[in-house]
Amino acid sequence: MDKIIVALTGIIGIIFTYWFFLMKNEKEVSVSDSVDITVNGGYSPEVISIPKGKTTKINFIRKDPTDCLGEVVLGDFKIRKELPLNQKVTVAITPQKAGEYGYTCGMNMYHGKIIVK
Ligand SMILES: [Cu+2]
Repeated sequence: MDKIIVALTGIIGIIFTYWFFLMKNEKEVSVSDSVDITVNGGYSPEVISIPKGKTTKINFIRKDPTDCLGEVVLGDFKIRKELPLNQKVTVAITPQKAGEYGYTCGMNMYHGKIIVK
């Protein structure tokens, strides 16, 4: 009986993990003008969509003291910014091409995505 419970718990855990990550990936916040992204153990919202050919301001607000998140890198836009704790750092981008652009922390450990439509 114990073994069954352990096995079931394991299976439920696996299903939940998959579901959690799938749901997380699907979540996309659509932005016009500006958006606040909270940096705390990752980026929230993690995936945003913005319009092509328009300037969008992305405000990073870092609440996480981990050094790892002290920088944000938008490689496709050639932007690397320091994020002091509890300060709003604004990055303005004007993408001219539709597509998906990733952004990461300074060490490429945390990831977020900007979808240009
Ligand atoms: Cu990092």
